[in-house]
Amino acid sequence: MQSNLAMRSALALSVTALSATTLAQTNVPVTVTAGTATYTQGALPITEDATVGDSLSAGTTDVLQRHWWFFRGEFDRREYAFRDDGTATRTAVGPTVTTSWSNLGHRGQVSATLVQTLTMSGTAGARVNETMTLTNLTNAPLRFDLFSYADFDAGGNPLNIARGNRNSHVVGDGLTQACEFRADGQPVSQVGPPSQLLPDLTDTTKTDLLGWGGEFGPNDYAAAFQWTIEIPANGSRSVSSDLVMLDCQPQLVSYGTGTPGANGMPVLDSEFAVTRQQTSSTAIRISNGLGNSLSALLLGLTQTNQTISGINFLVIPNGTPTFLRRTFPDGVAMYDLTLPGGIPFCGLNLYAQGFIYDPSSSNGVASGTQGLRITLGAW
Ligand SMILES: [Ca+2]
Ligand SMILES: [Ca+2]
Repeated sequence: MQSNLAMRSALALSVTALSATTLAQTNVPVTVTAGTATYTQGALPITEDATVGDSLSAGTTDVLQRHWWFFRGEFDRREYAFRDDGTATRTAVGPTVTTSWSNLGHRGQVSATLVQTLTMSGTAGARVNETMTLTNLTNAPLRFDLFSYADFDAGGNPLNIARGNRNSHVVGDGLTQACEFRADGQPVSQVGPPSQLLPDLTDTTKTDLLGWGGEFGPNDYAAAFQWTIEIPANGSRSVSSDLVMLDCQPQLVSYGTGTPGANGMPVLDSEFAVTRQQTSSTAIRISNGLGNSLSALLLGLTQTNQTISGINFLVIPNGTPTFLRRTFPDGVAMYDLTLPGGIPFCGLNLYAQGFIYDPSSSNGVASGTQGLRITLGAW
């Protein structure tokens, strides 16, 4: 058994060495590179399980424990892995792995193709962009659920904090490194330790993900996205996702002293802010303010600490706009911050502070949050 494994590893290495190789075995790992970035996808599973031995690195730390895809047909009572079902082939050309199933699960319903392309991102980042396409082989429409599962250990450390929403989870170790697991369209996602989440996809019961947004951890992050797709007769549908090692990690640090109001101290909170190749947005949230009132978000590139008319200001606006929103009855106001794209903004600090019109505050005008330093991550 051991020697068989060793032989397979040696074969994988020799396949990798021929970088222009076309055919890669489905029963051994395949590795592609782009600059100093490396992505390894384990052998296709032979049971309803995730691949083993996956890795993603920009040159040093491997951040990816496991990653794989699962599906469920409309009348199935469980999820199934995209496994080595005898119809699968895999090729590796340059930075791209293409895995195809000519007749997924021998069902006579769909063929499937997973295209995974690795790119370097800045000097320390790496990104695997993936597209899974299902093609209907029948003359009637079909409904499928697709699941993409990933277990990131940012910094090579299982103790991570994740923040995000239904499309994007940014996962960091708080010290050295952050990753992003990202999905297009209107998926449902769920976050949990791998010991809880992976069995949901590999067990014999039907699972629909519960949805997630907010904050997770410190804990061992794993997550899955679920898409429900309708594939027209003889047509195709695709979904795509990204596994990313960020070129620089985002951070959130509170500073200064706020001013309490009717509900005590209002709180300013944010998702991890990441600038990407395309324009992207980050949600900033004021909570614990006076309900049904007016709130303002002050944003700038410089922090301060000065009291004007009894109000403690912690941000110099620098000519950036001040955003206004009404608070909901529960005292929450949501702001969507649109960020410019890309690596040039890596590590930029933004300073934010929220105010809520509140005559019951000590200054008789407004309560105010602490300041929040938002360091931009990027890929
Ligand atoms: Ca299940
Ligand atoms: Ca993890």
